[in-house]
Amino acid sequence: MALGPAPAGLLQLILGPVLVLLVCGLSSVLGQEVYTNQWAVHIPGGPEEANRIASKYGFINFGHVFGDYYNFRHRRVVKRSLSEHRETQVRLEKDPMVSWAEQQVVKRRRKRDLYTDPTDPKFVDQWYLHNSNRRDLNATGAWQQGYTGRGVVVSILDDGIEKNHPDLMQNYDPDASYDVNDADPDPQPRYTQLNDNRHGTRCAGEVAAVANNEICGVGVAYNAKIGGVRMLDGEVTDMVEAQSLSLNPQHIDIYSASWGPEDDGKTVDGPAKMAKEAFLHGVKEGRGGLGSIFVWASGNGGREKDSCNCDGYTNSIYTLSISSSTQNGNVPWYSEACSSTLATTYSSGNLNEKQIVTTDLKSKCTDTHTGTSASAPLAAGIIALALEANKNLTWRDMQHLVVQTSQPAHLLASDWRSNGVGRKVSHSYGYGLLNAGAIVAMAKTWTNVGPQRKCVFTVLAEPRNIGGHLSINKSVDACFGSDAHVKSLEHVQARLTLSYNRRGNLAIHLISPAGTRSTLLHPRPHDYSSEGFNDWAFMTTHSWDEDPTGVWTLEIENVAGASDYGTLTQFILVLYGTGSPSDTTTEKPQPGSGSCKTLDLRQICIECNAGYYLHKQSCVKRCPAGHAVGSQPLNYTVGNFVEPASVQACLPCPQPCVTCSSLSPDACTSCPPHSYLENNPGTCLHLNQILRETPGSFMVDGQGERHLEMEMGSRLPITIAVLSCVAIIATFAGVFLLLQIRSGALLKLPSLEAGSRLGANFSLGGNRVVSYRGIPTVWGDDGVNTDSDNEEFDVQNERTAFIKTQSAL
Ligand SMILES: [Ca+2]
Ligand SMILES: [Ca+2]
Ligand SMILES: [Ca+2]
Ligand SMILES: [Ca+2]
Repeated sequence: MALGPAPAGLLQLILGPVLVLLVCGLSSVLGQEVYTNQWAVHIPGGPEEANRIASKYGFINFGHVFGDYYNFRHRRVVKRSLSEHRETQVRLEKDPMVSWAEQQVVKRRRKRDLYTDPTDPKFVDQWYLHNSNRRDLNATGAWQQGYTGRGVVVSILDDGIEKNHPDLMQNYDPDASYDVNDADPDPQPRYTQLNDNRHGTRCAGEVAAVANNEICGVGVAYNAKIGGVRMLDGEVTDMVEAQSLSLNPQHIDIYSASWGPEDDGKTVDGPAKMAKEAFLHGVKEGRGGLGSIFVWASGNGGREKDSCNCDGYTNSIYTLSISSSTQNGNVPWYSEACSSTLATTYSSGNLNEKQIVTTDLKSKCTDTHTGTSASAPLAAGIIALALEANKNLTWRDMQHLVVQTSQPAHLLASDWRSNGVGRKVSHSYGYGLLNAGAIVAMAKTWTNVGPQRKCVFTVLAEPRNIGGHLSINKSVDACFGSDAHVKSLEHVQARLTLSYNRRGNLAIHLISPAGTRSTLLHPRPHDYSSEGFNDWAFMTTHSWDEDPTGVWTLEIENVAGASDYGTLTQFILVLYGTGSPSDTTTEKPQPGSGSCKTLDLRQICIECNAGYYLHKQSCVKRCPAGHAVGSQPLNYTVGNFVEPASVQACLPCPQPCVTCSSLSPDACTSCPPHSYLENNPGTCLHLNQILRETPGSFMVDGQGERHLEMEMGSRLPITIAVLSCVAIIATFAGVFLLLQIRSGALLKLPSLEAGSRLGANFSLGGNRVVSYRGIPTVWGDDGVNTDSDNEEFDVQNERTAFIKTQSAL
C-alpha cells in the first residue's frame, strides 16, 4: 500500500532477474551442466549443404537426426566440459545457411521407478528371487517394472491351503479355492501330528505371500490373488483331478500342480478321460477363450532314473512343465530329465545349498521347502507377473515367452545343445532358468501367435521288428498347401504303440530335420514291464520355432542284451505350431544368452555375436531364403550419442534375384517367373525378351557368338520343360483311361479299396486319394504306399481319437 504502482513494477523488474539468476545459480551448483562436443544443427539446404557447413567450421557431420536436423561433432572441442563453447556456437549461428544450432548438454535421466525392496524379515534369505551374484530368477527385474501380480489369480492344486495364514490372508481368494476331498468350499488343510498336509500352504506362499507386512518373506507375485484346491488328501480319482483342473476357469488364470503318477521309475501313466477333457476344456474355454495356464512340476523320480515323459501330465502339451536347479546351478538328485520340460526355477539341492523360504502350516515360516514341487509355484508366480504385464496372452503365447526368455545362465548339464534356431536346450532344464524381468518386458509388447495348427502323419504302414535297433526315416512337407501347414513348430509328438519284453531297456530318440535330437525316453532300470507303450504321445519342446519340413528320424534302441525282442506297431508324428515362420515372431534375444550381443533401450537386439546375423531384430545362424549377409549401419542410440558402426545382417537379395548367395548382383541362385538363371550363381535374364527377339537380331554386333550361346543355352531347358509337361500329361491321361477300363467299381470305392487292394503298380493312384485330403504322403521309410484307410480314419476322427487315447496329452 505504501508503494504505488510504479515502485511495485520497478521492484518486479529488479527482483525478476535476480530470482532467475538465483535459480540458475542454484541449479548449476546442484547439477552442473556438462557440455559435449556435439551440436544439433538445423540446415534446410540438404545434406550436401550440411557437409559443407560442417567442414567449414571444423565439424564432422555424424548424419542426420530427422527432418533437416544434423548431428555435428567438433574436432577440437573436448568431449565433456563444464563450460559452453560460445565462440563456435556464435560462428555457427551467424552462418546464413544455418537456421538454428545448439551445443548439446548431458541430461540427467532417471528411470521412473518408485520401487524399493520388500522389508519382510525373511526377504534377505530369498536368494532365488534376488541375488547380488545374479544367480536368481530376476524377480526384482519385474517388480521394478511395476509388476507384482496384481489382478492375476493363481490356484494351488494340492492338499489344501491355510487360508488364515497371516502372510497369505490378505491375498487369499475363496473363488479360487475348493475342497474336492470333502466337497465343501473350505480348503483348510487337515491338521495331523506330522504336519503331512503342509505342502499346499508352502506352495501358495511361494506364489503370493504378502510383501511389506513384517511377516516371513514374499511371494514372487506378492500382489496376486491366491487360492487352493484340497484334492490330494484323500482318494485321487479321475473325477477328483478333473474337478480340480476345471475349477472356476473364468476366474482362475493359473493352476499350479506338483503331483502326478508314482515317480518310481517304472510307471507309465497319465490323465484319464475326464482329466484329459478338463485340460482340453481349460485351454479352449478358460480365461475367456485365451486358455487356462497349467503349470506342472516335472517330477521327483531322479534317483529312480524316472523319465518325466512317462508322466502323462508333464508330458502334455497343455501343461507348462518346470524342472529344478540347485543354488549352485547343478541338476538336483531328484530331478527327472525329459524332452517335454520347458524351463527351470530354483529349488533345493545338497545339504550345503540353500532351500526355499515360504509360508508354513500353523502360521509359521519355513526356509526348508524342497523338491521339484517347490519349482512349479515359483514358475506360476513368474507367469502371473507376465500375465499382469499383458492380460491378452494365450496359453500358447505364455509357452512362447518362456521359451524365448529363459536362459541357460550358469546351469550345469552335459546335454546343452543348440537347436535348429540356435537356442540352447537341455533335457534337465528345458530352455533354462526363468527370468521374471525378461518375460515381463517381452510380454508387454507381445503380439499373439497365430492359431495352433496340427499336422499329422501316420508313418508306419506295417509293424516293424525293433530288435536291437530300429531307425525310421520320414520325409514330411508339414502339410504344405493346406490349412494345417506348420511353418514354425511348437510341440512335437511321436505317438507310439510298441510291445517289448522289458520296457526299461529302451531308449527312444526323435531327430528333427534341423538336426535337433530329442530323447523321448531314456532307459529306466526299474521298469521291467512287458506292457510296452499303447499310443503313448512322447512329446518334445526342443524343436520349438524350427521349420518341420524335411526328414524326421525315429530311433529305438535296446541298451541291454541281444535277447530282448519287440515290435513297433504305430508311429504317428504330430507337428503342432503356427502358419507363420519363426523369423516373424517378435523374438528379442537377451544379451549373453548366446546369439544377441547388444540390446538397445527398447530391449531390441541390434547387434549379434560372431557367427550370427541380425534379421528382423533377432539373430540367426543362416539368413532365410531371399536374404544374404551384408553390413548395415548399427542403429544404436543411447542418450544423445550415435556411434557410427556397422553390423552383419541379413539383407534382401538385389533385384531381380529371388534367392542369392551374396549381395552381389550376379550372385542370384534363383529367379522370378519368366526369368532364367544364367550360371549358378549368376544373373537373372528375362525370358520373354529373349523369346521375343528374332534369332537374327543376336548376330548384329561383334559379340554374336556369345549371344548365340546364350540363346541356345536359354532355349534348351524350355524345350525340355515343354516336352516333359506333354509327356507327364500323356502318362496321367493313360493311367486314368486304364483305370476306367479296368474297373468302374474301383473308382467308386477308392477309400475302401485303394490302400489294400492296389498293388505296387497303382501306388500312384492310392497316394493321390490321400494327398487330395491334404495329407502329404512322401514316405521316406520304406517306399511302400501307406494305408489310406487308416489315414482317412485319422483325419476324420482326429479330435475324437485325441480325447480318447490315454496319452494324447
Ligand atoms: Ca473343507
Ligand atoms: Ca510377508
Ligand atoms: Ca515321474
Ligand atoms: Ca508339459
